[in-house]
Amino acid sequence: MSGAVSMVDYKKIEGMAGRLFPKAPKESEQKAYELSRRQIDFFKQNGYLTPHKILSAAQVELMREGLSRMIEEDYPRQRELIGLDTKAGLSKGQHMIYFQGAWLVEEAFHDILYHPSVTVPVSQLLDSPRVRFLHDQLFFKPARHGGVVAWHQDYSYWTRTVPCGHLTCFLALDDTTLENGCMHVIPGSHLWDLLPTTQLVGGEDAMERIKSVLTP
Ligand SMILES: O=C(O)CCC(=O)C(=O)O
Repeated sequence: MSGAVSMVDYKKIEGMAGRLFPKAPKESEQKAYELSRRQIDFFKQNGYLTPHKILSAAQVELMREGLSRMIEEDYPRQRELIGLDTKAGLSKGQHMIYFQGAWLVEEAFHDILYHPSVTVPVSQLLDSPRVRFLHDQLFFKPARHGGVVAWHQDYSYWTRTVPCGHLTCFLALDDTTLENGCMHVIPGSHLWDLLPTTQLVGGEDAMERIKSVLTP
């Protein structure tokens, strides 16, 4: 197992527990993390914003170590992870590992919620001086396992605020390229009507299913 497993109850810790990420409590310190007007306008028009570098190479490495611990079959805090299929596993033919709650068990996944590189842009994009975290989710899709998350409109699944006042921060811990199967987005689809949900994973037709609920 890579690195030591901490048994700290991170949900009880408000603010960063460690020193992996910088703090920026003062408004003047937050300026360095702000998006430009152009980036904000792009997001409003297109519904996404990329690329946006959040982590240094060393920080990525530490998060990858945390990820490696969590996906070990004997990870001591496995029972705290939400939605993990403990009976499956990549070695048993599962296509990907999915769970929520990494922030509860791994310091870096907890502390990133307070990283000004995340909180400052999110509060700009949501036009809100304060932002609240709803949940995390982790998709682990190693090469040659064929794990697919089908086309979907995120808001159809997370209708937590109406009108929409929340967003998803997608953080890649691997390089993501067209070749290795990066995230794809449809610019402007956040302005479409709410789509009925179609099954997200599994099945040969996964990537085609969305067509059953789209207009021409
Ligand atoms: O990484 C994926 O395959 C899916 C991610 C996703 O659906 C999301 O971030 O909303």
